[in-house]
Amino acid sequence: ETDRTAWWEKARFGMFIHWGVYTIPAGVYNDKKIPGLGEWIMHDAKIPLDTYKAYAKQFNPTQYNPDEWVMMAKAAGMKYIVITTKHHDGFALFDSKASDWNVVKATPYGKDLIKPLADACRKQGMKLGFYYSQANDWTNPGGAAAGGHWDKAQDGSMDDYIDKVAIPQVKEILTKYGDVAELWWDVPTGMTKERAAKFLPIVAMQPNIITNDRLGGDVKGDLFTPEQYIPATGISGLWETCMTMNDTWGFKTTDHNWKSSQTLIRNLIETSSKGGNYLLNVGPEPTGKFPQPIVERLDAIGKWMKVNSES
Ligand code: JFZ
Repeated sequence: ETDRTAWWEKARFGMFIHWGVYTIPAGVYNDKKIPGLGEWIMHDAKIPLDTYKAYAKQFNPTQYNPDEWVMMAKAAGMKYIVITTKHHDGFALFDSKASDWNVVKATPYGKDLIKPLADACRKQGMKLGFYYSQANDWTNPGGAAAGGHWDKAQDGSMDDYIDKVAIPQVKEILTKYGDVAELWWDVPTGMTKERAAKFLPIVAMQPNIITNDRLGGDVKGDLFTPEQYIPATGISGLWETCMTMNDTWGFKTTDHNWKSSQTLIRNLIETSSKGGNYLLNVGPEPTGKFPQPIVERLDAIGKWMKVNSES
């Protein structure tokens, strides 16, 4: 334990939020249900860039109420939130000078989604962390795609993408929204040591930030991130199991395979008893609302917490 990570080690429970343009197709493309993760639909269905970008014209979360999100997280006993500021589809949920493929420029909503969440968190004493897909980017030219590009508009130099999009955007999210508790890198396709090293001086602009282990290029980070499972006991470093309530991170209209509240509570107990943190995902609808099954589960966890937690 260090001063930097002490709060995180006591936190035990956080909320992961996956949100973006993929909530418009929500698992369906050309009248076909696309299997797999909702936020991967562009990749899995090989949707052309122009077609995918047009979904943004329908992304208008007029019911977005981040104060309510933070209240729900708090009531469930969660101590921090990690939100996707940009997932693999390259869409930025924040105002960005580095790419026009962002919520302000590309949607009718036209406002930064991260700023009001950061304000709500600060007001309510909730820590806020950012997920940022540093390597995989399926719309900004030169970004990586795990299975290769499928549209020639994706082609370009990955070094240019890193220098002109990823680095400037990470700088934006780490300088414009106050203290950032955690930085969640993901899927380091094509990340060499040289490319990864470029991010480190920017990360250092948030001296207290906690980073996960997915930057790539042999950079370790602070956290080991088992995904969708709880490891055996005996892990020496800090770790955080991330998990979905159904079978997708991003909202899908076609996924009804919800875990019971009992299972989620048992997972939290197991994770925390083994010394890890449980980062439980919610995938908001494009309106900004949490799907009802999520609201119910957060509520049930909160009721259990009230009876069984110290604080
Ligand atoms: C990644 C993303 O591709 C996915 O969309 C989601 O955001 C999730 C939290 O992270 O998926 C992964 C990343 C790593 C592994 C598996 C899926 N892994 O290490 O087994």
